Amino acid sequence: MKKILFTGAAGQLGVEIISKLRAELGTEAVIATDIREPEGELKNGPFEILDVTDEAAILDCVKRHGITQIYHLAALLSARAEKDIPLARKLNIGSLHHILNIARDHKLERVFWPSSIAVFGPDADSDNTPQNSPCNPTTVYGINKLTGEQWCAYYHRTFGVDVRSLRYPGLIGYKTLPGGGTTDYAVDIYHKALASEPFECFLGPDTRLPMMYMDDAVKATIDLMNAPADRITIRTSYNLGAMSFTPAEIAASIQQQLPAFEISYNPDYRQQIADSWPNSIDDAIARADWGWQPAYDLPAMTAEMLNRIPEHWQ
Ligand code: AKB
Repeated sequence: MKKILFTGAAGQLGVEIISKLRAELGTEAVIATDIREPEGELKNGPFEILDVTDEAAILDCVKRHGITQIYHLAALLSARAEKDIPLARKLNIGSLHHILNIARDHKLERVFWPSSIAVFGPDADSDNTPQNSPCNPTTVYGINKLTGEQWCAYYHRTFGVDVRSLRYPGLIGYKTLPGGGTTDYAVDIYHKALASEPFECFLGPDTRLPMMYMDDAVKATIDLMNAPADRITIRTSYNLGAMSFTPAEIAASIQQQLPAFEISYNPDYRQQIADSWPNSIDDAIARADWGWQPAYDLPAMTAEMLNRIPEHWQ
């Protein structure tokens, strides 16, 4: 029987993947953990406070619950990582080592760890960035993600740990508020538009970035984890794409439904982070290996966000 330990449960992906996994496997099959107290849906199933920088605490949790798989999502996002290098390293890389060691020593079935488009730097091909484009990240977050990818590949190659990973683009969902990412302007913008407030964007109007609606990200994660091991040819992390847009384009898609919505631009330090990342992603290998196919484009996502936010946050 699958028993899943989920770290970083209160983050933007956590809430969404956990509810999908619980619907598939049963509520008790997923132990949600975070350093923050649970809110909303997370209260509807097993939850524990867990500091993932403490290897003994993770191991205790794994043993007590008979864990067979770990989804390790606890991390600082890019903008926050830039402001606290020691914490970013301890949390984003140190904790990955704890998880990989536990998976090796206790023969866990599978581990999921998220990487990001941030592994690419300014010298990567910026359009349709291929899987093996040069990876020379210039951000704290990207350096940690690239390091983590290499550790995942090492633990798979050397110890047989079945660790799987995706290079997520910017993720946009209605259930959580922005959490320190550079792409998070694309979450905040919908909340401001629905509150009839003007939106000041911290990126310039033409900053094109790869993005994805949350439902697609959840599906990709679960499909990757359910794929037979012999379908997984990438043991660093898979490129994953869906759509690609600029702040001006997302504003225009909102204005189609809310014509009074106003946007202005005031780029800050996050502009430099965004400028170092690709415009769009080539995810042909994920499509060929395990059938990846996104469902949402920008108009479909805007329609969902503008409908779902008021329902969820009323
Ligand atoms: C961020 O902006 O930090 C993340 C990412 C692209 O990995 N959403």
